[in-house]
Parts: sequence; structure tokens; C-alpha cells
Amino acid sequence: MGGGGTLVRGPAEVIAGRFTSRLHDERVAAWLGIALGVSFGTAFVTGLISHFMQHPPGWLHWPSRPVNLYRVTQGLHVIGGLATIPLLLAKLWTVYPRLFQWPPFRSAGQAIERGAVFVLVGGAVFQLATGLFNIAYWYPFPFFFTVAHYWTAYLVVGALVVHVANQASKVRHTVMTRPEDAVPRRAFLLTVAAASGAVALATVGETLSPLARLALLAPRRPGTGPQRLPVNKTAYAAGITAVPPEWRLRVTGAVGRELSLSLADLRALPVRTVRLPIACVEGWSASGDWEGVRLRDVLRLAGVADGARVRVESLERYGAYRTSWVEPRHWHDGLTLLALGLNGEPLALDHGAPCRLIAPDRPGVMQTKWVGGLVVA
Ligand SMILES: Nc1nc2c(c(=O)[nH]1)N[C@H]1C(S)=C(S)[C@@H](COP(=O)(O)O)O[C@H]1N2
Ligand SMILES: [Mo]
Repeated sequence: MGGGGTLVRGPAEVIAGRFTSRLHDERVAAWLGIALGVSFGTAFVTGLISHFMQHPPGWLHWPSRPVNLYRVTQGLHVIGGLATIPLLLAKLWTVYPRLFQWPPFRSAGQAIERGAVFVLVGGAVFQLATGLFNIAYWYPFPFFFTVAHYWTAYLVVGALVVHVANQASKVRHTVMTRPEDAVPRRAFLLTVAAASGAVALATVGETLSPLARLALLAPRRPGTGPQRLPVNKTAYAAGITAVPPEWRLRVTGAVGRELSLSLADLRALPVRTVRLPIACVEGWSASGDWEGVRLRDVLRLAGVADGARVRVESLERYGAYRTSWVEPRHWHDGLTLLALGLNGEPLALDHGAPCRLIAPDRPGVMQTKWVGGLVVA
């Protein structure tokens, strides 16, 4: 010691001294960053689609076709999100030493950049974790999932834009030049890609029924459940023990004439069979052959105006999904049914007996079960 002076090691150097792998490297970080940018961008867009389908502003009119559109966007959102988990873990592992860089920043610009990185890391971990817990039906957090997940998405994307703006030219340069060393980056990146692929493969069967048997990680699978269709909320969970013997469908509100239809009255209307999926916001989906009457036939019978919106109401007393709105485009569509049967049998109680809504290109939460009334606005 003496007059030689000691070398002061900041936390970053201490940490970096422990993280000796050569894979904590610009190139690895750059490639993982590109992949994460694409997957978070996709999750953001598909997430907004799902949000605005469920909460449409007045000017937005979703098409009712293609029939499987929501099934695809939401499958991408959930399965893509799950496959992103290994990517994010690999990226965090790669850049971990840098998160402890000391001093934390040297200029105002760098302070903003690093602030964005912390928002990005925290927000990204939060989105993937809450999304995963949600599809696993585990709610260890005190907030309402959909609201928190929705607003955090804007934070993450805001921080992502700042981060991309800061890193774009460096990343471009890094990936365009050939490395001159022998760091086994390719093997590492392929391993990460394989992990992502394995996660996707073990879940995609929840929506692609030929792969259903591989869907080991999926909470719901096509072909399981009563009438070969999964059930999210059972009749029991909804407080519905049997079809009320005096059941009638009441059509009220802005109608030419109010209706109160028995099951026999409904069956006297033209009965159709349509093949449509239930596409749950949780990513699983499955098609069924639904038999029932067209919603538009019932509404026309009640003398409803073409531009009217219709609120479908369930017999379920509580619960966030006991009602849903049907916009004109959707009730005009001849595929939109009040279903009374499924896969050649009368509708099971768990699928919404005696009557449920089934419509094309619509989130599962809006396919209201145990329908008791239509209120026209
Ligand atoms: N009344 C009512 N309808 C409902 C729900 C509900 O909780 N209550 N859950 C919805 C959700 S989240 C989905 S994915 C579909 C699932 O329909 P299924 O159980 O027939 O497959 O029903 C929808 N209809
Ligand atoms: Mo759902």
C-alpha cells in the first residue's frame, strides 16, 4: 500500500469481476434487443386490438370478418408473450453487469437514457409476469390485471422508443460488422431461440388443435371439456345451478315492440348451424358447431333500428362478464347466433344453456353465456 493509492472499485466493476462470461457482449445484446423489439411491438399492437375490441371508442367499428381474426391476434399476443420470456431473461443476463454501471450517469442525456432503461426493464418484467400469472389464474397482486397490464404497456413502449432511438445506430453498426473474435455467440443465441420455440410449441396447441397434445404448458386445450370445448367459467362458478324452467328471452329498450320469447318461440325461428371459435383473451381458442337462431332475426322481430347497439345480459348476477355489447356490424352478420346447441347436442349448462351468444371475430369474454335478456340502446 503506502503511497501507491488504492484502486477504488465501483459496484459495476465488482459485479463485472464476477460475471466473467464473454457473452456479456454488445453483439449478443444487440441481437436479443432486436428480437425483443419485434416481440414487444407485436404484443403492444395485438394488445391494443384486444383492448379496443372490448372497449371500442364511438368511432371504431370492428369488422365481424375474418371470423378468426381475433383468434390469431390474441394467439400471437399470448403465445408470443410467453415465448418472449426466455428472450428477456437472456437479455437481462447479458446486460446485467451494465445495469450496475458506476457512476450511474455522466450527463443529463445519459440520465434520461438510463432512466428509460430502468422503466423498460421493470415494465417488461411486469408485463410478462402479470400476463403469465393471469393465464395461470393466479392473482397474487392487489390490482386489477387488465387495467394495470394496459397502462403499463404504454410505459414500456414509451421507454422502448427512447431506448431504440438511443441504441439504433450502435446496434446497426454492431450487427452489420463481422466479429473478429471467437466468442460462441451463435450457439448461445440458438439456445435462447430454441428455448423460446419450445415454450411456443408447448402452448400453441391451445389454439391450433392439431397440436393440442403438445400443449403441455397451456391452461386450456381444444377438445377437452363438456361437448369437446373448454370452459372458462363454469355454471357453478357463475352461481347457475340449472336452467330456470320458466326461462324466457326478454327483448327490451329501444324496440318497436317488446318481446318475451320461450325456447319454443325461439326454435320456431329459422335455426342455423355455424362453425365458430371461442377465442379467449387468455390465448386459447377452439371451434365448435353452434346451432341456434340469428340474433338479427330476433332483433328484426322486435323492430330494432339498423344502427342500434344491443346489450346482451346474462342470468349470472355478479361477475365482470355478465353483459356484453353487440355493435350493428356484428348483429347484422348472419353468423351471429343466439346458440341453443353445440356439436350436435343441446347446449351444456357450462356452455351457457339454455341460450348463449356466439359471434364471429369477437373476444371470448364477449360471448355471453346464460343469456336472459337483450337490451337495445
Ligand atoms: N355470463 C358469462 N358469460 C361468459 C363468461 C362469464 O364469466 N359469464 N366468460 C366468458 C369467457 S372469458 C369465455 S372465454 C367464454 C368461454 O365460453 P365456453 O365456456 O363455452 O367455452 O365465455 C364467456 N362468456
Ligand atoms: Mo375468456
